[in-house]
Amino acid sequence: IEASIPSESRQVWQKFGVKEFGGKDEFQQEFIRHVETTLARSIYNCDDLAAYQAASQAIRDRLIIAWNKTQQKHTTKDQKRVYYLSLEFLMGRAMDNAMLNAGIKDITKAGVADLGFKIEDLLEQEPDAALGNGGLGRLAACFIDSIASTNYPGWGYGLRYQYGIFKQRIVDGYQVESPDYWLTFSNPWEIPRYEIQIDVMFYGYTRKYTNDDGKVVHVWEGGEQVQAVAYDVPVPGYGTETTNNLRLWASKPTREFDFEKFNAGDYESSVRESQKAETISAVLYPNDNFYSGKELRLKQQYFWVAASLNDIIRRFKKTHRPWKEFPDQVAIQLNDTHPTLAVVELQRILVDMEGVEWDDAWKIVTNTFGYTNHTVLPEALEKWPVPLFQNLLPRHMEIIYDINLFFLQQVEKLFPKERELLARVSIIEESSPQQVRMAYLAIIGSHKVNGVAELHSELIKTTIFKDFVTIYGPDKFMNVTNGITPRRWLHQANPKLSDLIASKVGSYDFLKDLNLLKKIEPFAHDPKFQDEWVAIKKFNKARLAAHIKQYNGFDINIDALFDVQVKRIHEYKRQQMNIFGVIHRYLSIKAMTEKEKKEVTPRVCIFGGKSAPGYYMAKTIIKLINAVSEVVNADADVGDLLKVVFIADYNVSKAEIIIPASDISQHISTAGTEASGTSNMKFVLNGGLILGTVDGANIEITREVGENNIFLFGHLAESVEDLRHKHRFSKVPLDPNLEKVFEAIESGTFGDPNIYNSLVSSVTGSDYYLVSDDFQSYLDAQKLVDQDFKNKDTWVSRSITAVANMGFFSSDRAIDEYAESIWNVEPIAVE
Ligand code: OX2
Repeated sequence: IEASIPSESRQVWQKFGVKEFGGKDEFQQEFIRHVETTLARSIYNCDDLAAYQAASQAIRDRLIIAWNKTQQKHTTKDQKRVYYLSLEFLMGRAMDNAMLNAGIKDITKAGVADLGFKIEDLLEQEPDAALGNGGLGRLAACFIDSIASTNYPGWGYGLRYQYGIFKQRIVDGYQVESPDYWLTFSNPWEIPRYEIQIDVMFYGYTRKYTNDDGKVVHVWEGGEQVQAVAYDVPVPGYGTETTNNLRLWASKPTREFDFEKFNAGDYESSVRESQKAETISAVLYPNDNFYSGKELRLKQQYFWVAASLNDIIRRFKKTHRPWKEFPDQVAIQLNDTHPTLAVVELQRILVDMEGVEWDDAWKIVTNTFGYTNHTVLPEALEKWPVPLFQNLLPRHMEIIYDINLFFLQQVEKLFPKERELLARVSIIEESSPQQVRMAYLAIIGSHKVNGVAELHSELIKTTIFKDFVTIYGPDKFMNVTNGITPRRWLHQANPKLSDLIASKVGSYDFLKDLNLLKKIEPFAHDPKFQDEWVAIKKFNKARLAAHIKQYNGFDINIDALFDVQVKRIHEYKRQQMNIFGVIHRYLSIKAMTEKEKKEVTPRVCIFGGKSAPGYYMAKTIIKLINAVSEVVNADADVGDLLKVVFIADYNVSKAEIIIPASDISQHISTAGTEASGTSNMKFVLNGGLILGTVDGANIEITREVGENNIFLFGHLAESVEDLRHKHRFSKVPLDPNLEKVFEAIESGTFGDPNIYNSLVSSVTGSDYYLVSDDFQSYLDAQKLVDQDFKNKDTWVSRSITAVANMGFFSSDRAIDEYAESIWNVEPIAVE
């Protein structure tokens, strides 16, 4: 690499090159220096917040040193890199993760203790970086942790939202949203790169002309221009120097100023116009698994894609390679269809700006991209209205028409006269208005398409993308089962369990090679190991109980079975079935004699999750859970046998407390609807068992841990279509137990029954999510859970055995699979 410093000056640089702090003393020195200079505070006014900021500045310095080394190494090695494009990165907090990955937690803990602080209090000061909705965004966060931890040269690209996912409060049982302005106290984990500014255009018009060589040249004159400014977030790998980069873009006004308005004396409105630019990256759309066709969202997508590609191409151009080698240097993974415009943008840059022939350009494009699909739910598939698209991105629309034309010609050749096939696979849906089908564009523009669990990857091949399997053959479609990072989801969230496992494995190597968990299996029946295992679960349950006491204001019995369902609230995830089950349990207990009650396994039913602000049915489910909670918890007949808790504002930090405390967690989506799920993996890794449907990654978890160590129930995906058909064309009788539940709701047991009308009639009507069909099977499985929980010895050995067999679900394994079969990138060691 060319250095910007002349060779005669480099000696001075080398003499004073910064070093990472080593021991506790050096950390403390750095800490105090940051308190007194960076924060301009002192011994007289250093509170927990200031201490958190100073400590994180010291740690940040370390990360930046490692980051610099890594980037230099990657640049000199000049190997292929991967870029993970995701509109969501649900990172959570950074400080604990940074300390653990860098192996400096003990030093900092002791260091701040001497200075008068508790590390736990400092960690609590950090707001979550909640730049995502749920599983899709958290997967991206686990993936970039794994890419760094396994030494792959890879960057994440996303948006730097000023407002992350909204904060949820429960008022009178209802969800109330408030904005999450997470940047109030500045963010020590980002490095603003004000010098990296990229212009992005919107609107305007296109024209074409023939140049002197007789070539047709397309020109896009934009109508609006904004600037993308880079913010870099270092991503430290675990137990390695490799520190990768997550580059997040913020929109800023360009320095161009509307002088016409200015001169006309309308200074204020000209300032206002330019300020509007900042709204592009201001807020995360709060929908999970749901498409809402807002223009600003499409603007976000193009803004982010254009800035990222510009950046990637600038880096590529520095190597002076010919364009055809671009896919040998660059792999880009599309996290769902949100970044699909990148396909069109790269084609546009190559053809319009760089003069590459269309066919050559298209080869480069398709060899560069891979597309991950995360859902088969029709309401989540992106389709942009052509008029909206055309207006915002006129040149891109033309290019899409051309991509579509060439694609359909190719199909026509392969399958002559199959006109219906052509209509079915066209990127343009012939509705009114016409729509751009983004998933089809992503498939056509990529060399590999993958689903996120085995069942899901099969389903996309046989349902929504069936025709494309016919066209391209089956090899283009593959599976990469999701994974989770054991660093955050075991070591950080459950340090005691991690320590206990390390004592048997002989080291913490399992955090890098999760298959080593196998080594604890021989201890599944070892009484001493079991006791320690149980004590840790109890400790984690007490930690959660303290949280519930603080935020919900009541006590729960930590010897009760903790039954947890935490995830976004969605009809397909069926929290309604869970709460109907709770009501059934409540009614059963109410009908019991004192003697019968003695046989009941005490339970605490814990719920958590956000509803999209505009999702009426999901909000009604939240209201019902809270109404049931209020009635049940106050009922003296029930006492400790049943408690219902709704934990407000479920987020990554809360997950770290909730997940290690569960005995049973519920993953009960209608079969075929949950593409994978990833919290299922987190719960089992923390010693909880699953009550679940035969859906998503539950199936592979069963295969790995053994079917005796999971509670499965319900209809299979293959029966779902028939069952729905039956509901549509005949009157299917309601499950009798469910009927009693509905009677209780309708009689006002949980307040005004009218509130729940639509929820109840969604089941008594077409029951699209098959709640009634699965209800008896669900109750049977719950009964088994109650019985089995009483047998403490078997329960704990099942828990240990399950954990021992979770190696497959490390996101390191998932990343290796992507690297090997989609990206073709190799790891690079950084000394
Ligand atoms: C989620 C899926 O619903 C979930 O099943 C999966 O585990 C996760 O993505 C990660 O793959 N939005 N969120 C998802 O899909 C979409 C679309």
